[in-house]
Amino acid sequence: FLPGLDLPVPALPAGLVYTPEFINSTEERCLMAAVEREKWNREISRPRQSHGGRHGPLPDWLAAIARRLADSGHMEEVADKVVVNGYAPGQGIGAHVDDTASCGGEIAIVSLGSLVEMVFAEVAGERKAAQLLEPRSLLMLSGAARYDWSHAISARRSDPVAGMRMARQWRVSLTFRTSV
Ligand code: AKG
Repeated sequence: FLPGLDLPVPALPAGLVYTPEFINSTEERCLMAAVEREKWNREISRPRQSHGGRHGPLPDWLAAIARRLADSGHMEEVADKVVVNGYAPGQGIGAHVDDTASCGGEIAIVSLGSLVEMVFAEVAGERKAAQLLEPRSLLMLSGAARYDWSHAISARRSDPVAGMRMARQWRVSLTFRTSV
């Protein structure tokens, strides 16, 4: 139950595994710098970079994290493609289930730069849940969390944290997937 309130905390979807501090702050700075050296696709509503898959092999700085995700047992296979999403404060991403035709059953999201709340909604039901994604954290989605729940980030400038509002800053997410 939420402290001070008689409201049950909504259960997170099965298959969602959250790991704070998956990378350290030096690695975070190096990854942010590597992202800034790459070209952003700005023809879409939010800046994005695509690596691996049909674009060729992953660059070394992403291949190292893909390898660590497998070596640490978070992913069964080594991810071969990564989408880098950039979010200015106020930007979000609409509710979606990741493409099942082109991506495998495990999705790994590494967050850099800013905290954000990710919201989950059951596709064939009414349940909703939320998970704060802290900078340097890892979010794994598989099973029900991957296929039966959508995920989204609301387009707003702050998020609720411990009864307060935390202003967003520039956030970068690295989403690791496997080709099917
Ligand atoms: C996607 O690229 O499909 C995402 O859901 C990214 C989520 C994030 O930025 O944390």
